[in-house]
Amino acid sequence: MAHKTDRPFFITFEGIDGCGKTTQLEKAYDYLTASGLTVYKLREPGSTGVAEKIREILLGKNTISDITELLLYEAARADLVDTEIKPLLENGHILLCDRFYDSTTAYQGYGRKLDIAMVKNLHRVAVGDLTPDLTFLFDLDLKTALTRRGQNPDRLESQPEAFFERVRQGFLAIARVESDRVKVIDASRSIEAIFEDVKEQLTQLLGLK
Ligand code: Z5A
Repeated sequence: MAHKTDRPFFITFEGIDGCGKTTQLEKAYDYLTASGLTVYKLREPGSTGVAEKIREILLGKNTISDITELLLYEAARADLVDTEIKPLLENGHILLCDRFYDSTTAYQGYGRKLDIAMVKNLHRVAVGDLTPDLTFLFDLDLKTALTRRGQNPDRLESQPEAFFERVRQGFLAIARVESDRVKVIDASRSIEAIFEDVKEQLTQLLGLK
């Protein structure tokens, strides 16, 4: 029978496009579910009616200023936190989220070169004091990531390589500052080898052994 852990857990999956984070989230979901736990999957931007509409605007072929883009990601996040994440955590559940505010720091802060302190202040407006218990950062060189991406680039995927290099370095900078929370995983290996590292972190955090 599915059951809960003795406290809620909020776990996020981060990295540049094509790093394999969604693949690893799905494997983590299957592994935890098979362990008898009730687990919820979420994605950003998205996972609520309002946030999915914002996602369409953000990833569609629209002309959007950098500040508008930042505010739209934070608006989608505020809606997701209020309507899904907080209630689920209050009920003691385990949540796996495909991207969260580290993506905004990396893409809008480092990638778009917006002021990092201002970006981080907006995270707090959107989510209050909520912080993930654990964040996986799937680190991958841009060349390999490009070979894994789909054929039809969305609005952000059409950015030049230098943008994604800044985003990658931005993620790594976050991990250096918050090394207790953010675990850097070498995503250049096979799906199974990467998942061994993910599984080890999960079993440790959730006390599954
Ligand atoms: N964005 C932002 O700018 N600011 C924000 O605050 C937020 C997001 C939240 C949407 O993100 C866009 O929004 C994203 C960042 C921006 N755009 N850009 N550019 P998204 O998460 O929805 O989309 P995505 O980043 O493009 O992720 P994705 O499509 O879900 O890809 P992924 O998670 O990195 O990879 P994957 O789907 O797991 O794998 C991709 C392919 O590689 C697939 O065929 C796999 O089978 C294969 N794969 C996976 N792992 C491996 C390994 N280890 N070896 C070989 N092949 C592999």
